Amino acid sequence: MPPPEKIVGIVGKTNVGKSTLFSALTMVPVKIADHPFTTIEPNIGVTYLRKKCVHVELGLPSCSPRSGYCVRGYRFIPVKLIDVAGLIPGASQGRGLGNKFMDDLRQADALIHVVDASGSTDLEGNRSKPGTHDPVEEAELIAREINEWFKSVILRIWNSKIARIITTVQNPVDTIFQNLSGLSIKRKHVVEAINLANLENKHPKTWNQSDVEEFAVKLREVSKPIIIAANKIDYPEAVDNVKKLVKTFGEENVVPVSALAELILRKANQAGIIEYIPGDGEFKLKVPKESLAKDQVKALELIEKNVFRVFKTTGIQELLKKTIYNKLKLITVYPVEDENKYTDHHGNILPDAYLVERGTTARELAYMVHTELGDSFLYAVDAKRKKRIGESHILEDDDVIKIVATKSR
Ligand SMILES: Nc1nc2c(ncn2[C@@H]2O[C@H](COP(=O)(O)OP(=O)(O)OP(=O)(O)O)[C@@H](O)[C@H]2O)c(=O)[nH]1
Ligand SMILES: [Mg+2]
Repeated sequence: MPPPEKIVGIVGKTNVGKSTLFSALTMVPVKIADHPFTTIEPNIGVTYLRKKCVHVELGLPSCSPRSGYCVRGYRFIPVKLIDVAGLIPGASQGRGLGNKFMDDLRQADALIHVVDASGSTDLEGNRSKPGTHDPVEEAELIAREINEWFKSVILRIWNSKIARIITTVQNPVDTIFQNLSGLSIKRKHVVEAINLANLENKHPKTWNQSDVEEFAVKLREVSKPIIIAANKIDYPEAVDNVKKLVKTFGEENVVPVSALAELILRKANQAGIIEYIPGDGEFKLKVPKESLAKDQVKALELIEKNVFRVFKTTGIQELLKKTIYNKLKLITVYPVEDENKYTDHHGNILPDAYLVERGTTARELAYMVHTELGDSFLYAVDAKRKKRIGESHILEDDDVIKIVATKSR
C-alpha cells in the first residue's frame, strides 16, 4: 500500500495555458482553445516527476517499477494533477465562473499558479499582442482570488460546525483539525497557521470573523503552498516579464515554463518524429527534416531558439521538482523486502519509490507500507549502507529500506 498520492492543482487566470500545461504533463488530451473559459469540468490525470533512479547508484542494470517507469537511469514517479476552470479578478464576487469550482482542489497538497508571462492576455483572458499586459498585476490579483476562495471554504466549515463545538472542547486544535478533513490539512498545519496568524494566545472560541480569516489565509499558505509557473516563455516578450516576476515573488516561487513547447515536444516524441525525454534541454530529429511539414519545422526551430537557448529547458520538470522538493519538502525512499537484492518477494527490483515528507522515520515508513508492519515493527535495515536502524531513525532522500517486523505482509 503506497503512501497517499500527492495531488497538485493547476490554477490561474482564464486562457493562460493551464490545460496546455496539464496535457503536457499528463499526455491526456483535453480541450485547449484560445478564448476564456474553455475548461469547465476539472481534468484529472497523472504526471511523473523525473529523478535519477537509485538503481544507477547501486550499480544495477535496471529496475522494475510497479507504478511510474524508469528510462535511461531516470525514474519517473507518479503525482496526481487536477486542472480546473479559470479565474478572473472578482471571481470571489461571482464574476466569470465564480470560484466555487475551485472546491475541486480541496484535496490538493500544492497549487501551481499559471501566469501569462508573455503578457498576451488581458485580465479577463482575452487575447492581445504579447507584451501588452502586466503579469505581476495578474499574479497578484489572481493570488487574491485564490485566498478568497480558501477563506470562504474555511469560513463555511467554521460557521456551520467548528464555532458551535469549539466552546466546549478540551483541545481546540484537534477539533479544528478533525473538522477540516478532506482538505489535505495536517494537524501541524493547523498549529503553524495559528502561530503565523499570531493567534496562539487567543482561544479559538473567542476568535472573531477577521481572526478566522487571518487563520484561513495562513492555513492556505502552509497546507497548499503556491508556485508560479511563468508560462509562454517561447515569446521573446516573456524574458523581461520573467525577471519582473522573479523580482516581485522571489526566485524560489517562480519557474519560467513553456507548456506549449513541452506539449509539442512530447507529441513529436510520441509520433516518433523526435527523441525527447521530458526534462531534457534538447531533442534529436529521428526523421529527415524534409519529410516534415513547414509548420512542424518552424515550431521545433522556435523551441530551439526561444526556449532551449534562452532558458535551457521547457521548465516543466523544474516546475514539478520545485513543487515537490521545495514547496512540499518531500524525499524519495524505496522500501524493499530483500536488502541484498533490493527486491520485493516477487524479485522485482526497487518496485516502489515513495514520495514522503522530509523528517519521516523508519517506523512511519513501515506504517505507510502496511499498518501491520508499523504495529509490529522491530527494526529496519538501511540497505545501501547495510546498517540496522531504529524506529525513530529519520530517513534520507534515496534511502533503500527493509522493514523487519514480527508480522510480515
Ligand atoms: N505561445 C504559447 N501559447 C500557449 C502556451 N500555453 C498555452 N498556450 C496557448 O494559450 C491558449 C489557451 O490555452 P489553454 O491551455 O486552453 O488555457 P487555460 O488556462 O486552460 O484556459 P481556460 O480553461 O479557458 O481557463 C491556447 O491557444 C494555447 O495554445 C505557451 O507556453 N506558449
Ligand atoms: Mg483550461
